[in-house]
Amino acid sequence: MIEIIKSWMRRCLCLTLGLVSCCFVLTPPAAATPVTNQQVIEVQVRLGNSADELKFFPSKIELVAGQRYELLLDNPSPQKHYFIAKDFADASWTQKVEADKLEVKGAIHEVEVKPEGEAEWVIVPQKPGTYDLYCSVPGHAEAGMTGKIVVASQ
Ligand SMILES: [Cu+2]
Repeated sequence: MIEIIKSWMRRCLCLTLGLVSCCFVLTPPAAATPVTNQQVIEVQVRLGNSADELKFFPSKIELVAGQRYELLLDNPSPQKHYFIAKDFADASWTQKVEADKLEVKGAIHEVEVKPEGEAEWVIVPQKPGTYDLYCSVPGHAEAGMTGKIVVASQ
């Protein structure tokens, strides 16, 4: 299994995923309604920009608990960035992350997006709250590459 993952990741030239605590098991939420039937709302989040500003665009992402979203993460900047929102990820149900020819199902806490790369993270926030978002590349959060994910109740 590990070898298969490694070979997928090698093939995925423009983007790799930080597979922290990735379990490859689809864990449905306790809710009775299967969320996979629910309409998906697309939310675009840019990691940096072509002028190489160290910011998320937008830096405040507003979501509603129980709604299924496709977070379209892209990186138009000349360097790699991470989308890290551990508490948000812990308080959400991840259906899948898709990138190039790779699809990962299960718990994911961070996604690395390489220059010109993009990923689609299909996620259902489960718990209202305000969660921190940051990029863990040394110096980036300090320079302002941070944000908030605000999850409102239904
Ligand atoms: Cu960064």
